[in-house]
Amino acid sequence: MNALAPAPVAPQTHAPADPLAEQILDTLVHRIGKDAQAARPHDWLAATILTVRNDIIERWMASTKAAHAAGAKRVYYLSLEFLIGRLLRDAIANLGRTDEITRALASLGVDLAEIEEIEPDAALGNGGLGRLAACFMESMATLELPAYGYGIRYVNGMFRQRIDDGWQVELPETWLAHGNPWEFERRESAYLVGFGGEVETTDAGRAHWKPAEAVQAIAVDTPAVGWRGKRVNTLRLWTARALDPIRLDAFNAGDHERALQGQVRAETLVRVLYPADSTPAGQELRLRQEYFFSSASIQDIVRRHVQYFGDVRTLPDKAAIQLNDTHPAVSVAELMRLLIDHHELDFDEAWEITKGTFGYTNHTLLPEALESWPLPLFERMLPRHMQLIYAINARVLREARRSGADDRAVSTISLIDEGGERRVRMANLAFAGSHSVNGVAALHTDLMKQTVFADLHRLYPERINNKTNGITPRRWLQQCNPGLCGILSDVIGPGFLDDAEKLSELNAHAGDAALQEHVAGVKRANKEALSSFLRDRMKLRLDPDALFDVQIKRIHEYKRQLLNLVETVALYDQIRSHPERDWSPRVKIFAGKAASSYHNAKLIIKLANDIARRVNTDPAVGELLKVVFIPNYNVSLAEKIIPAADLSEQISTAGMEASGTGNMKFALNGALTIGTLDGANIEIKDRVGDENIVIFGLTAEEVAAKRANGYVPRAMIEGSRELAQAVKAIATGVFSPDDPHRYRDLMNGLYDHDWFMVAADFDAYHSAQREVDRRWGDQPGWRASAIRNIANVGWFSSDRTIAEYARDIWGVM
Ligand code: NBG
Repeated sequence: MNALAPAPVAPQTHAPADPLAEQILDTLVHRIGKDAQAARPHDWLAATILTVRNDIIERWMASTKAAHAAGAKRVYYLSLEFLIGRLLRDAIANLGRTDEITRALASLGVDLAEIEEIEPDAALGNGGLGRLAACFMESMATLELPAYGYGIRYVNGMFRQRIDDGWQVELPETWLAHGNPWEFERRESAYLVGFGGEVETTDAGRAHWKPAEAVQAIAVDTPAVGWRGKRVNTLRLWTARALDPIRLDAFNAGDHERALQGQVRAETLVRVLYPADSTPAGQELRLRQEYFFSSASIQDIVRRHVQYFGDVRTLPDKAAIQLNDTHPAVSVAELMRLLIDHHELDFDEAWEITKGTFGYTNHTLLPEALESWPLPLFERMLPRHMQLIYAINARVLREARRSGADDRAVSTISLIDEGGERRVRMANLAFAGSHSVNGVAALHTDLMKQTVFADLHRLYPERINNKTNGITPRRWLQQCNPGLCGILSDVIGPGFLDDAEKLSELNAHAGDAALQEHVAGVKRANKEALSSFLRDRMKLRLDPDALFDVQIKRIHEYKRQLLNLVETVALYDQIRSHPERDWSPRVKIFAGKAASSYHNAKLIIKLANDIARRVNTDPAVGELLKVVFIPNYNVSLAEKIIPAADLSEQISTAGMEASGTGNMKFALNGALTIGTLDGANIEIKDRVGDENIVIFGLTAEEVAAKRANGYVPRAMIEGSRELAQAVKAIATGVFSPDDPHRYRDLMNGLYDHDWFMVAADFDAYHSAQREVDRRWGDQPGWRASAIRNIANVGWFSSDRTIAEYARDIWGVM
């Protein structure tokens, strides 16, 4: 043998029998550059992903070709957030390859569950809006719609939350630290995105925008696999690069920092989701991000259309662009700019094409979340878009006047807010530029018509429609709760994963004692699994037989974690005063992130932790009550917590939660809801039936009336002994002896204004919780209710939601 010949690849200890194991090992060696002995879990993860990716890529290319050959209309979902979480389990489950891959890895001595657990969460979102976009991507592929998601590839995404001494600390999320084997950078799909500068008029009388600055947007694609792998769509996220990555003249002159400034400025664009906008620089960065991703996406869409279909005027027949909230609303002006300035259409024709192409989804009525930009900032950054917005506004206001709108209506319809500092209203721009404007639950849509969009609705009465949110049953049942899924399959067959409404066949079996036993057994196992996870992670012991009462979501005053905490304090007090009563043990679980600049939300996290410390160490309550705040809430954590929940807390002030989607996930996993008549809770109640849900509190109408008629929370607090005592205990430092005044202002807020009606709903909530105790005491009754929840929430599948968008808004089904 030639002594110089390369040594054979590392000797194998595992001799894989099956070809898939062979492939994974081959990938490990040739793509990762490690052998089986040297490989660390991350290497196995990457090798597994790269191996299954081959299968996905083939389907992906076939999907693209099929859409092209059919000349199909495409759907474009523009969203600043895609909270996709981990992808491996999702991809292989949807390909139906989980068992095969489990076996192959096992033959190599690798545990699939273990490597799944180290995949980082792609935390490119904040909460419900971003997770909805992720569920929609999966359902669009499942329904075989040719669709693209467009967003930003944030290097650090949403922050990672650490809890230090009970306080939230924000740390950068480094989800890309080990590279990302799912993504493909497409250097050929790069676009220039300009900022600033001025608008000139050409000899031909056309506007010509000369930006002062430009960055390059580069596409990074991730495949989105539909159920049964029928179709694979593209999630296209933009990253940014400077045109001149290094200024060599400056560099050689010794000014190294200045030489790299352009690149730093470009990278700043794609660093984090929702940079704090409390400073002018922060505001400017956000608007830059929004325009950056909107412009790149619209350029890409128009380029693809012209390439495939030749004529830009047929755009509405071949492209449906959905604006996920107002963050991409500037796309309306961007498309107008391309049509008028580049494709030389006249304004009227461009406007019809634009309206025909866009749809806008509103996700909140909270005034602080309805985006508007200071006019001087907008004008400086996007001078040509500002001109176009004025022109659009003139047209809309003309139509308003013609339809008989008075001055007040005209001023609310206007795209420019003239009260105080002039601002550009993004929601009005999105509304005016779309043929469809939808809310995300029935109540929310009604409130859109009655409140923020009342005048626009009168002007364009055909536009507003409802599309109640949904969740994908693959991730939120099959993958997160395989035990339950298996039982359901045994009883009604596996068809519910294709058509979730088939779950209703379970109704016939809700009273079946054996089924109840099985479902309860899985719930118990899931609670044990969560308990053991929390034991490892938080050094905490929980009793899996206790009622697991869960509130996990963003921390916000309207979501009323505070109501839950104050009630927890009242319960604590009662248990201590009456230890002899027949209390059923409860574990109160909280998780969620607070916006970094939201003082009260951060204080509420600290309060949860302060209450936990006191309650959990009080021998007087023992196992009867435990309080847990789990740090760093994200999709993967939700996948562990939801299957283990008995009670789902959906207790927002009525009229304020647009829909909620966590509410749907819990019910699908057999938790009962305690909730207000808000968002999609109302529709859940209508489907599961009053006897299988615990509803309490003021209605949206009553909340509005109370606010209008002068609500006096002090009187409410003084009128309720439990509430008064709990508020007093918190205010006087019972839970914060190290800083007795910590919660004084927070509690004074309840006395003085209580905008979110914690006091007004407290007694109703407190009795609803006792009703929960009663129902929990009747275990057969509780179990039957859990089954009826599972059976009747199939309608909340995102397949149903997407089918409605496809039919009513996009015209693709
Ligand atoms: C959120 C609402 C939720 C809703 C999701 C998805 C925003 C702006 N809105 O109630 O608060 O479920 O959107 O529609 O994040």
